[in-house]
Amino acid sequence: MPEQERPLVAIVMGSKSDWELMRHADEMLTQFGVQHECRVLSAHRTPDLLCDYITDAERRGVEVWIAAAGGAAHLGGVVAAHTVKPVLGVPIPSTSLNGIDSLLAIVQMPAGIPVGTLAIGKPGATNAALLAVSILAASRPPLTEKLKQYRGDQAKKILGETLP
Ligand code: RP5
Repeated sequence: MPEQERPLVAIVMGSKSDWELMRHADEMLTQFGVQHECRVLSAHRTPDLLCDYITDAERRGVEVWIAAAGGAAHLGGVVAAHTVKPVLGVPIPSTSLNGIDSLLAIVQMPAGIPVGTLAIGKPGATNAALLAVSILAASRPPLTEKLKQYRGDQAKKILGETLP
């Protein structure tokens, strides 16, 4: 399958209720022109379907995983258990503990099965996508140029800001 047609990144989330935050990862990958796909799959509610999807997505070319979950957030760990590709975890603030529970669940992986854990919520969703782009950019120079442009645009925006 040509690279333009195959998904390079898969974003999985434990519930549709996570989408309101995870759409920021989706939008960032779209902005960088990175082919990707988004799925709701749960480590707890759809364990077998999740395993099938991991196998299928990698067969179709997925190179980086983004896994978002809230509460007893095991999704990233389960994905990491089934792949040696990089897995980036996004803690979702979906319970009364405001994402602290999700953060600790995702970040405290046992040595040997890593999940690169991002910030809680929107910053984590955004940065997971940017980190996925950085990982892919290691072998794709045009993505490196786009990342430099993105950083430059951020700097210009700050320089253009005025205080009242
Ligand atoms: C987790 O449980 C999901 O990732 C979500 O953040 C949380 C609550 O899910 P819903 O009850 O809203 O479906 O598995």
